[in-house]
Amino acid sequence: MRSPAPGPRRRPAVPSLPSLPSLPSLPALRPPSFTGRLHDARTATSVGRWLGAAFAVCFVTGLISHYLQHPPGWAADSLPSRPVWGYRLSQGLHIATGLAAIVLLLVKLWTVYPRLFVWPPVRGLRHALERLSVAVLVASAVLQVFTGLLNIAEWYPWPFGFIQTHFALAWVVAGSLLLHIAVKAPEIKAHWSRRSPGTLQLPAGEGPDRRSLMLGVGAAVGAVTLTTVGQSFTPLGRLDLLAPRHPDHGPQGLPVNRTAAAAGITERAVRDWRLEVRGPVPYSLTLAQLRALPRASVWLPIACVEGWSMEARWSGVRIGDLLARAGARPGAGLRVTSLETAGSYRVMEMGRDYAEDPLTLLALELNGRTLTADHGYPARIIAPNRPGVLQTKWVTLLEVL
Ligand SMILES: Nc1nc2c(c(=O)[nH]1)N[C@H]1C(S)=C(S)[C@@H](COP(=O)(O)O)O[C@H]1N2
Ligand SMILES: [Mo]
Repeated sequence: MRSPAPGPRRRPAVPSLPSLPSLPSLPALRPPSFTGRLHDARTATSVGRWLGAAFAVCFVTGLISHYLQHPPGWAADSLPSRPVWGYRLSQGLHIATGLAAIVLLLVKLWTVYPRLFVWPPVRGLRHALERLSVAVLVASAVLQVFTGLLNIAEWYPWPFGFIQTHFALAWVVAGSLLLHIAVKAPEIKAHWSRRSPGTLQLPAGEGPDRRSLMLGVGAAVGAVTLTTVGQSFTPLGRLDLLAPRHPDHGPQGLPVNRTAAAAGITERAVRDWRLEVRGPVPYSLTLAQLRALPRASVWLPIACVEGWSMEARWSGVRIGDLLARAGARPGAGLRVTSLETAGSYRVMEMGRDYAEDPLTLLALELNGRTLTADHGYPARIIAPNRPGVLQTKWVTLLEVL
């Protein structure tokens, strides 16, 4: 332990006054000092490299997910419907790297937190700006990963819209991270590898603490990944202990996010159901008529933005056939409307590539059985390489665009 610093000197007590009990001397106020390699630049760089890689993958896959769901007008028709597993892989990576980033971010913050106490706190304008950019980076990154985590648990304890906020924050994190990397470039370079010139070279046998930390970090990231990645990577499905969804827990072997009850789908609405198709040659079909049309059967995954995904066998009528029957010209897009009376996923549009893809169906069956109410009975969309939110259930209206 460090001995307390000497307090200010007291003058000898004046004899005529009653003497006061003397106060214990206080240690001088000064910031804590940190030694040890777990808080040094080399450790910060080691953890930072992994965190940076996780954030980079998470950011790119996040953009893919966002633009597949909300394509700018000019791009809506050029989104590709292949590979069929594209969105599944991309969103699986988004959630896996996001979860890994939580562990890495906490370790990184612990490694660098002594810098909160640098003295003097501000050494000039440049230093002040640098500290401000780090504050923005830390605040936005922490908020980003935790709102993402709560979203996959479908818990929204905040007044703002998740999607817009998560998207906007992603740019703040990316921008402040690039700035941080630029500012720290010389230090990062000096500490990039164990043999870098800036890294303190220790005699063999004296450096196990950093290695232990990195092993611990690896083990923690590995544990988080192994116990959650099974929600989309089904060969590891049996290890999926911590993810909110299990890929094959649900009716017909598939999870359900929004149930028919939650969507307000009444028995009456389903009993009077008809499929209406609007286009140059509009028509409408009863369920029996729809069932009598030529069927196709496809093996496609449903991949929820929240990370779970699962393959299934879907059977129904090709969207391309239904549109052709309505007199749609090649290259037409499609708007789909659900029986659902409210909800963000009631109306969905799909571009040309999806509408024309022979794998895109108005599905009537799932895994060999008529769709259950929760999976979209009487009819739902299933299309390749698309986010789950766009696989509209309880479809009642198709409009040629
Ligand atoms: N009409 C409608 N369709 C919908 C939804 C919805 O809320 N309303 N949820 C979507 C979401 S978020 C997903 S992941 C898939 C899940 O399909 P499943 O419940 O059949 O597994 O349905 C999609 N279809
Ligand atoms: Mo979803």
